[in-house]
Amino acid sequence: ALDAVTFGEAMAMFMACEPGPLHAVSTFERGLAGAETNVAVGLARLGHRSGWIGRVGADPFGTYALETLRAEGVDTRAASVDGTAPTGFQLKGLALGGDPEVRYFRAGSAGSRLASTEDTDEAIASARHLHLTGIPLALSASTRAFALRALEIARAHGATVSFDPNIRPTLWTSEGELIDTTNAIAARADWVLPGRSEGRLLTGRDSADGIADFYLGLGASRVAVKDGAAGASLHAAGHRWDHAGFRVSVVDTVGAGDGFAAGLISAYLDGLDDASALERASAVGALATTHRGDRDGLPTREQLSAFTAGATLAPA
Ligand code: KDG
Repeated sequence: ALDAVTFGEAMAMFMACEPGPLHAVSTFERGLAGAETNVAVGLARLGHRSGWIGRVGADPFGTYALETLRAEGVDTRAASVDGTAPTGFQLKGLALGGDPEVRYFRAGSAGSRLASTEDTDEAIASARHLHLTGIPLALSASTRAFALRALEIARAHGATVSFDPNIRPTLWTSEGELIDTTNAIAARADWVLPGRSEGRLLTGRDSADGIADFYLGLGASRVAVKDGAAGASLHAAGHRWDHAGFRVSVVDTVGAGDGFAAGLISAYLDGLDDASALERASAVGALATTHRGDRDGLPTREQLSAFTAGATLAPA
């Protein structure tokens, strides 16, 4: 049995080793990308039995992705290898403390051909918690159907469900479709975790309270609104908890939301209260930004305790 399971596309990622536009960069360092792989690794490092489901190509990037996840202690038994389509990859610019330039090479990838099997159904049914993101909703009809089925299985087994919209506008053909599809899935999740600016786009509301009310109204029991360096808030009907955010030296913001999700899920799996869950989520999210790769900053339990014991909150 798994504590938590997630699914999505794993990609190789080539991170620029020098500044400048991607076409001018000559040296890259390889890493692993995929929002859901980050969450699965974050949970495994915190000691949870975490599973990742996805499809990779029969190629060096696919082998690298599966080997990396296994080495991190993530259960990949329900992941599969596609004999025809390749593993996708992405190029990432050198961020220099902000949001980097990202370019995908993933159209027609093995990851976009993920489909339900007995193994994937079983893995999902065995988990206490299902985490989904909006990325598989955008990749293909097949990954979108997978998401719907995963939700149904989790619901039928009484698992909790978290949803990070993680919107990737370049993967959608129209903004209207992005908004409608994303919100339809959010309406079926227990915990919805939008970033502030994606929350604005998805709900048409500006404030964290407004965004949270929208999703609480659709049926979520918790909504966490992430506002980057300005911290995050957690909302339930009639309740709001705030966290100012931890002060860290930011290298690359990509992966912060995934760290936040891993921290929140971990805390609720451990039975922590809401304020402590928000604190753990904020800590893991902050730590994720302190390294270039998506996963490099994700803490073990010991690293997390050491960090929260010595950390400073961002000034109000
Ligand atoms: O959340 C981090 C992701 O953006 C990154 O790893 C790549 O999954 C990815 C995507 O589809 O953008």
